Amino acid sequence: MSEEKVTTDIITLTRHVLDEQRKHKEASGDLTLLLNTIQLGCKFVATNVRKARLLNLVGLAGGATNISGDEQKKLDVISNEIFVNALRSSGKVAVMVSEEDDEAIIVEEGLKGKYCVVFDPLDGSSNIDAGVNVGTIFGIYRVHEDSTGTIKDVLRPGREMVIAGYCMYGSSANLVISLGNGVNGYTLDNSIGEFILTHPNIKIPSRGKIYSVNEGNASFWYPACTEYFNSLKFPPGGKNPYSARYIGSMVADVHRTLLYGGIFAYPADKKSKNGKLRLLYECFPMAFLVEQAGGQATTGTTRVLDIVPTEIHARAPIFLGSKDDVEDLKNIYAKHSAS
Ligand code: P6P
Repeated sequence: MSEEKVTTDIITLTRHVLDEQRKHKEASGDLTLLLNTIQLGCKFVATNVRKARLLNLVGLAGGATNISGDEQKKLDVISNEIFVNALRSSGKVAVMVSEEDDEAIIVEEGLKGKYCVVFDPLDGSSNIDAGVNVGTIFGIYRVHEDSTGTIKDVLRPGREMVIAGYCMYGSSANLVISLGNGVNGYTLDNSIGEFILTHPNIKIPSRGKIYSVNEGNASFWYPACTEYFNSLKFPPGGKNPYSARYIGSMVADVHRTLLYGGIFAYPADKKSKNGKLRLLYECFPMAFLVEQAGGQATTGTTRVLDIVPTEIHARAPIFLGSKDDVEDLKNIYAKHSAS
């Protein structure tokens, strides 16, 4: 009987980050410690999401609502508190921005570090009751050289982020992260409490066969948007149409797009002039990851990572995915802009 091969050279996220740190002599190890803090938050949330129904954590947390007007689910509140407390006590963070907090959190002197973390602690939480995958999305800036750590340190283009990632909570916890030189995916081994490298060097296919958008908004779409998606649904020359896949949880839809290719979109339309998704802690991290994996992310006319946020909860339209699919989208938007 074949013996199950035991891997004895396990590459954990921590080891992978330390390997990366060793390449930079000036590295202080602060980023490694910060990422360990984020891993801790993800492990706590993964546990709570998995036990949510058993612990009656689903349902509304006393009817409170967050900046997006979403009714805060109990898990939203718990997840946000887990991350805020862990990041503050790490001593590596100066500024935090969370979807769940109206204002930016400036960490008090004594605990203030040199990084800024923007995050959505539990994105897609409206799907929790249905058992659909949800996730944490995060991006990290380094505080400006001449700054003590203020809100100005996060009102910067996404291209200035040093790290971006998400952790998707489903049948397993999948953490996908980029330190600025490629994208790697890790799966939480609950038996040892470590994120293990399972998807090294993720590259998004140059073109896919799936489009992912809420077609319930189609009556509000601008003509360029309608023309693009019709080109996928009714392709000329007898080509096969794309398949439609939309989960309604950004982390799940982007994860599938990253692995299988195609395009995910939350466009601007006549109802939502800037789309729905938040620029700082939803669009920027996902755009960073997709570009690092060889894809593109655009508003239709502008590279998402070049946008300068005007306020911490700004929204932005986004089309992200395979470079050729996004290029087709951009060409249609350019044609309509020129006409
Ligand atoms: P709609 C979830 O509420 C979320 O913020 C994202 O995770 C998701 O992509 C989007 O909103 C879904 O929005 O309007 O299609 O339900």
